[in-house]
Amino acid sequence: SFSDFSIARAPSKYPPSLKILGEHHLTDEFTNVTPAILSKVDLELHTQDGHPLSTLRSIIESHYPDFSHHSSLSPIVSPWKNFDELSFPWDHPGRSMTDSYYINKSLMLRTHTSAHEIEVFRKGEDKWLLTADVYRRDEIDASHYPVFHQMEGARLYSADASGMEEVKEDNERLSQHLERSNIVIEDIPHISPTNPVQPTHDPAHSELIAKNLKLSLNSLLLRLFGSANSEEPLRVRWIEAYFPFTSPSFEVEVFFRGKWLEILGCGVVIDSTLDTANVQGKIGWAFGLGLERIAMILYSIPDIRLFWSTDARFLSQFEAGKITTFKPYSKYPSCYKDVSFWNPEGAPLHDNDFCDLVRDVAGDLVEDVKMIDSFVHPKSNRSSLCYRINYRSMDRSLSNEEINELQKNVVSRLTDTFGVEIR
Ligand code: FA5
Ligand code: MG
Repeated sequence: SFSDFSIARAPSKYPPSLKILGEHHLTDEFTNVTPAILSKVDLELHTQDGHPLSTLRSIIESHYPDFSHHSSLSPIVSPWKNFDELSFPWDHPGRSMTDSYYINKSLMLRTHTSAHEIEVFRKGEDKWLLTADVYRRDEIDASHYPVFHQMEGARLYSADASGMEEVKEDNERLSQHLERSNIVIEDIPHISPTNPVQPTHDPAHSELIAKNLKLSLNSLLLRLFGSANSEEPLRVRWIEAYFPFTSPSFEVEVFFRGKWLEILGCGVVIDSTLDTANVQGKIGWAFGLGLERIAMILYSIPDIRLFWSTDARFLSQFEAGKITTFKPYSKYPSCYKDVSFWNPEGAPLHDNDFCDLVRDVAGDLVEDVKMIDSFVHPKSNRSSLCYRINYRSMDRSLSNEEINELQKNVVSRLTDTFGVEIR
């Protein structure tokens, strides 16, 4: 039972073990998963028929008809699998307890679908898609939620003349399709001094693969966004990026309703990933895209919390296989509360600790959290923080009593768990 434990940095508040997806796991000084987070691990929105995330997954799957599909891998992975095996350096910030959810020292909730690349490549699969829930400690607002969904895709070719012929043919076919379409692409070189070819790759092969990746994703984006604003051309922008497990690497942005929106990261898979997976003589690409980011745009869903709603006014608006415009039901009033406190010396509270605490107390009744003030007292040297919590339900009006009760719980958790002194 989770009812009697509190959150991160207070290991003594955790029971000796946690039951997650039917298995018991020991807690330790790394444990920082919260009940609010654990309540999401078995929901798998991306496989719920008719849910917008599931429809988006199946549309993307149908765009890659000869790829295999994976969508039910457990979110519990080792940090080794999430990071080390993919060549993340030991001091990468994503590893820290402030950024990721740990069950204990040796198990965590995956932070990205790339955590499964090696196991899928190891099965000998050359063309595959994988959809999953991923977990990151983060801020709270309309576009950030600590659980979201990613889709990973990968394609390998033989790194020989016949493989490269296949890439060229595929590139030819995709280029012709894109040339006939209403799409404007801001491209960058496939490889460059700052976005280099891998030392083990023939530069000509790497160029062909990077080109194949770009064509393949441009064609997907055209499928997803092209029809929605058919008068204007679809604008897609390729940007140099860095990931420890691809080189060259890219990020892709789409211009939609007046804004550039980051959709995905991708690149040419590094050789050591394929080596670890026991794959020899192949070269290929991988991408990872955020499903909520895309779904919010396509369906006009204004708040990321809505994906988790079980309200019929939300769910009944969607039909499996179809992208339709969401009509928001009335917006209920919001109410904000501030809390100011002295941050404990030696063990300062991280922004994400505060957000997790609020999420744990108020669940989806919190719309956003902002730090509105911070200062250091000139004499005592103590630092003070002030956060503003904006409460709003998506389904109903909240009473003053209810909000006061939530705020009271936030304050008592702050003092009990983090030992802060309220000002
Ligand atoms: C990754 O997670 C890499 N694993 C992507 C990748 C895969 C690169 C394969 C190379 C090869 P990143 O952290 O940028 O990268 O996230 C990828 C996408 O997930 C983003 O472009 C965005 O669409 C989505 N995303 C990231 N953070 C959030 C968030 N907090 N909320 C919603 N969507 C997010
Ligand atoms: Mg990114």
